[in-house]
Amino acid sequence: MKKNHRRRAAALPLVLWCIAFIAGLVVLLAGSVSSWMESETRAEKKFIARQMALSGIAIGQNPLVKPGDPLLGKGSRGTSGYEVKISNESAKINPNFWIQNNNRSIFIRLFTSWGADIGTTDAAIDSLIDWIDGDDFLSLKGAERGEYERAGKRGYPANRPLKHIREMEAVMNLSSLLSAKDGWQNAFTIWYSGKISIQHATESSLTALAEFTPMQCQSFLEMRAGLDGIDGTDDDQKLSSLEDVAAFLGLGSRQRAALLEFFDTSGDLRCIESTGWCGGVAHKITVVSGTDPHSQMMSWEEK
Ligand SMILES: [Ca+2]
Ligand SMILES: [Ca+2]
Repeated sequence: MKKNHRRRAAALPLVLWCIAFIAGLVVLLAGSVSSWMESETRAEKKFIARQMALSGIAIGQNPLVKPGDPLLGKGSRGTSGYEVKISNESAKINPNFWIQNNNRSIFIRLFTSWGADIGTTDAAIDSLIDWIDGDDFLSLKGAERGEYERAGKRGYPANRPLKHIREMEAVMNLSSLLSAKDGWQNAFTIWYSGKISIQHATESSLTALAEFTPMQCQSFLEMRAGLDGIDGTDDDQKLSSLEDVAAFLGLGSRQRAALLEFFDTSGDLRCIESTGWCGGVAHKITVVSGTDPHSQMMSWEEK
């Protein structure tokens, strides 16, 4: 009897230890299962948000759907849905095009309108020229292989046209100028090549590049948007002559010369930015493609 009692007494701590161990295991498992379920739910939400964004892209690519169309938005951020923004790449500056056409002045006007001084602007442009040109000849304030190597960056510059706008952040003397300007990416494109389309030009480029006064800008944008007040719709005023625009606004000779230097009446390349949501999770798809139904898609980015 005594022996059995001792055995039971010895077994008790073991049982208690087992209970504690199992309880710990349950808590641990519960934690893992809950975080696994959470990540599953997030993955599912991300999947649905992407499907939403894809629906938005399909609608935005339809040439019959114009800015302001109610089809460009569905649902809400809180639950699920999408929102599509349509803009035009031909309203932007293609650095490859302007550098290869030896035009510095467009960059001087843009960067000084951002508040950069002329020394910083010159160094940024010279370095962009050196990045794009195929040779190793150093521009006055630029940067070729030696300058990058001394800064500990081997294998630069690219010595070819930019393949992506974000590549500009790697250009010596240009990167700091760009990082001081929020949304600098919106000013540039590599998909559209040519002078800026006056049909799609933004207020900021008309002011910075052609020195439109605020009043001239307002008159021009109101005239161009037509009766509905929305750019990119069927009632827009079609602009077939820069001289007519200059005459309509009564531009001075300096403004007129800038208008002719930097702008053109042609150019049309749609940029569709679609954001899909599901339960607080967002997915964004940006597509650049021609407005012709048979035109090729030029760029597809997701994040
Ligand atoms: Ca070079
Ligand atoms: Ca319109």
